[in-house]
Amino acid sequence: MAWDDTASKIWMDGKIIDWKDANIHVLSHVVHYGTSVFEGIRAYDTENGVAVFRLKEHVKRLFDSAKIYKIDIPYTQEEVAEAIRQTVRVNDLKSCYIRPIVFRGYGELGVNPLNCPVNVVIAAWEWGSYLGEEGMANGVDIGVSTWRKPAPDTFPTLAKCGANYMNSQLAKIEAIENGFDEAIMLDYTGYVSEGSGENIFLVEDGVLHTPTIASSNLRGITRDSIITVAKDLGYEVIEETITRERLYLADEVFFTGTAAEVTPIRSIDHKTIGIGKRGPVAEEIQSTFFEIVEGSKDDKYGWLDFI
Ligand code: PPE
Repeated sequence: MAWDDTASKIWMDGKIIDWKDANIHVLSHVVHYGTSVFEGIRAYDTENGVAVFRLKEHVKRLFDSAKIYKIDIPYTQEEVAEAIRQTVRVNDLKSCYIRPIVFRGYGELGVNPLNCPVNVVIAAWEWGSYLGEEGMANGVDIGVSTWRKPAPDTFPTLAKCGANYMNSQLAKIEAIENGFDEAIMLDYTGYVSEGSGENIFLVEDGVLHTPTIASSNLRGITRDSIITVAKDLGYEVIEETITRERLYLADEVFFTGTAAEVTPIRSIDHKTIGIGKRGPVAEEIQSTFFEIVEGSKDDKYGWLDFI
């Protein structure tokens, strides 16, 4: 994602400021040690106005991530939720991507973060399909990374922490250099974990399978939404440990995530998956997902938060 949004506004520590003024000092703790937790959220332009998808759950996860790293966010969850709505409103955005980030700022250096201030920033911009429009319709090509996800007693992956993405970057760089659109990573024991920024689902004989959250992955909010929607559509969904070769043999494989939404996968490690393009289950789940987020289907789960 590259942008030219210099006319936009950013919410920074309680104030709406110009995009160009949203700066921090180079000696901020976060710059040196990756001391941040963040969220990725989407808002959609529905028939009834702009709605943020599962805002409450994203804000809750932001606070959960902060709790793990002893970062005290100086606002309530509702205050942060309102600041997020406000950021979308002041920028007059319709469908957009929202990035709240909480980090340790300028105070002192040294690994101990506890004496550094906590800053909160919210930005929003238009962001189309994460892995391309083409990929949404026809599927993307991915490769299993030689880099593993961290063991549970190293980097806690339920925290959406900036530093975790150094690990994701290793996998993403390798994938790009190998000509793939995205990487899939295994966990520290060798079971399937997730993509560099997405959760993963397999379809085997009409049943959905996804790694449990003990496979060093993020507890994705889209993952949860897709489990709910799929069960409602009549699918069985099994959360379990998944071996690598099942990826190759599955009828369909797809990614889920806020940025990636529902992205079908057509090949893994140069092996064709199923029919080699978006399969019928991915298509049904993808279209149902878009009907819900875009408000053309009744919001029976209460997932839309109008700004
Ligand atoms: N795993 C990882 C590692 C991850 O980063 C994401 C979101 C997910 C799973 C899916 O989680 P959820 O969005 O709650 O369904 N990745 C975010 C960041 C992407 C980026 O490139 O930056 C996102 O999708 O917003």
